[in-house]
Amino acid sequence: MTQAINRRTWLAGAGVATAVAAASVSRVALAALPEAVQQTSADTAAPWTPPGVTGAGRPYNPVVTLNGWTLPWRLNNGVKELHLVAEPVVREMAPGFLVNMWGYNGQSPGPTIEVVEGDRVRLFVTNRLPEHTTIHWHGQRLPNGMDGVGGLNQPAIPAGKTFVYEFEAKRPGTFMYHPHADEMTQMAMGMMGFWVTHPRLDAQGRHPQIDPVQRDYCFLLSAYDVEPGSMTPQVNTMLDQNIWTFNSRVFPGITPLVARLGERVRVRVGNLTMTNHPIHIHGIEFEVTGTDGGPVPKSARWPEVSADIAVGQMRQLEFTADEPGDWAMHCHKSHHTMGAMGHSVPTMIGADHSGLVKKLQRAVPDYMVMGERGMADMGEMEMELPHNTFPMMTGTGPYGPIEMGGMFTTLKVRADQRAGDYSEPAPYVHPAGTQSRLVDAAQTPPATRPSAAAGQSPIASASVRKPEAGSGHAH
Ligand SMILES: [Cu+2]
Repeated sequence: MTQAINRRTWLAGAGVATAVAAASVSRVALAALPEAVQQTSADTAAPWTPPGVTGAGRPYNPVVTLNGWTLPWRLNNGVKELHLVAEPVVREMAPGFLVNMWGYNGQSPGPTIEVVEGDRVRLFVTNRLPEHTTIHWHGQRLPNGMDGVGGLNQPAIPAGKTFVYEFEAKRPGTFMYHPHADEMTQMAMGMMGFWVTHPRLDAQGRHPQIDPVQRDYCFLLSAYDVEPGSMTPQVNTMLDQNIWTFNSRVFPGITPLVARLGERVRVRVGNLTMTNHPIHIHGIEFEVTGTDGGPVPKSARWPEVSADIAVGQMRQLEFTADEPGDWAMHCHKSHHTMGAMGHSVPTMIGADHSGLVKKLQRAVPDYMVMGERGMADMGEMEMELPHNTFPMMTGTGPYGPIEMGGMFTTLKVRADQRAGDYSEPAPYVHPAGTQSRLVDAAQTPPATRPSAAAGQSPIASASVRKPEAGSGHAH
């Protein structure tokens, strides 16, 4: 019954002749579905410029989804129609590191949906998962029956079936989509995607709260628990995820953001992990110009260099790229820029392993000492890894290992980057006298405290002094 109603509703909406005989409805309906465009690459797609549509807010400056893409729509009697297919996919999270995930149209996260304020949008959702699903359109103003909470607003979409959602994109801004059915499993498996509604502009091409930008980037924060050597996320893990990603990619697999010197840049970030992420951009100050609740009034904005993005939140960060260079951009929780091997490793700083390694290697030939001097050695170590994972600290810059492996990428600002060119420039060349450098050895003062390298802990001789009777303060 429900499906019959849905079919009639969208057939009428799609402008298909209502005189179609009932017997042929199902065949026409299938033929009428928009193509479910697929993407199998984890590369960042070029911005998608829609075909010749003009009017308020059109054409718009399309977004660039880091290691993602925008789903093309088709226009059907003024309605933008899209087709999402929920299905198992294989995501390359880093070169050579493949993960079995659930996503949409060949990738996880699914494709970005880009429309303009006031557009009528019709979304077909085909479920090719082994269990039911729904899609919730996070942050949108829409009829209650289109909100996608399984059981509450609609029956879940059974495996093998197609449902249709339809609503007007009422508010401009930054949104996302994700299932509201078996969420714990489906989001831990990577089911999520980005949604951008561009503003409708006035006759002068302006919007009171939303300024034009030359570069508009977006990505979702997501986290997974994939044991080194395995290929499928553990879906019941609540907080101990070991893969921290921008759009299900880890550094150095994340595309850098590039800008021409002086351009205005917008970075849209949404968080679908189980913890908050303070996203920190080096070299510039930004303002939070919007959330999933809408534009922040200009009088209420303040400068920041980190923005904490809580679970289920979205933030729009905007800045002028007015300092040339290769600037780090990352989550400020240091464990979130580390790969899967960084956890559960005992702290060895200051421990003396001398004499121990040879003995251990008789029993375990591959045994190696880790962490005696800190963990930085991990960045250059050619350690043998289990099949199908990635190093704990990785990525190499012009000056050596970068020692990062998760939520980290770079913002590359260049005077000679052409407008609209997203290709990665060569490493930044520092003008003479503008780079930190080695100081003459003769100027390094001698050590005045015991060195950890000598196998002595600076606190080895500490003694405990117990408070004497009567020395405490009365309360
Ligand atoms: Cu983080």
